Amino acid sequence: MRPSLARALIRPLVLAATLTAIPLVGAAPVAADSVVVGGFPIDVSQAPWTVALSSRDRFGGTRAGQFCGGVAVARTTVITAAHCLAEGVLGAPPNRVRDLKVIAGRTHLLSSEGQEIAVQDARVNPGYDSRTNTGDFAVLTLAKPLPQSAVVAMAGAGDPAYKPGTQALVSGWGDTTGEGAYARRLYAAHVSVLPDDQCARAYPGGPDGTFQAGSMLCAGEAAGGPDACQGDSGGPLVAAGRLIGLVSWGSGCGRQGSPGVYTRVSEVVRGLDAASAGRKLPHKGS
Ligand code: 4AZ
Repeated sequence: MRPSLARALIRPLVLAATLTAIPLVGAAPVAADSVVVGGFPIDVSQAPWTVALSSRDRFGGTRAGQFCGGVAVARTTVITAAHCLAEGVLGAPPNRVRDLKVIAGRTHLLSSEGQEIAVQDARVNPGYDSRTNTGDFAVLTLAKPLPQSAVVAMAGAGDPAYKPGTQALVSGWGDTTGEGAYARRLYAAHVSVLPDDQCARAYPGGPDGTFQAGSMLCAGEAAGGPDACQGDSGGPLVAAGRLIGLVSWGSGCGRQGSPGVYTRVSEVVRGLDAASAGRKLPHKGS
């Protein structure tokens, strides 16, 4: 098992796109069979807020251009991870990626189920720090509205869904093995919200990153197993019917003692409130 996988995985699908013959060199084995890792296949109707971010120009068509997850939080608003929109991932600032789309209502990436909607505007949290992973969120405005039934509520600060021990569901089309086996259909896994002190002990600082309770939460199981993995980034962690996390980072996938780390959605709510109060989030790269 290699100790510092997370950094290497921050731009995973760029590797997949540009080095297709070399899938995720050095990826560590995982304990469990499979999710997102350690998960199970679901139909998108079971987590209809889960969307795929796509650019076929950048990532090719074999998986409909999917490179990250996202979450519908209003009919024309999708949130995702800031690191998904990094120039190193997209090859350009997100507002310059002509075919940047959200795929919604689709279980199998290569089916024609659901819809593909153009991203009209992409804004990266100006407080995002790519070195520490803090503030790892971005806001996409869609060119057309999604059905209201696809929208999930965001859990604000103090929501009981953040309580340790809460059962949550993470969903996405990411790696199901930790070895670069990107899914063509949607998977999900059950994970428990872990106490902040346990997350801080797992990630005290160093090459994998530092856990910061103010802007992150972590989730997993004591024995490892179910977890998000690369390609799931930006996707939802939902508990008690509310969105509590966005897949952000971690050390490998499904490893005992290395829980998945998520952007704390109450921080996203704060960011959106600041933006609507007139403090506009600047365009990435402007
Ligand atoms: C990634 O690099 C990534 N096991 C996402 C989630 C996790 C690790 C890495 C959590 O996108």
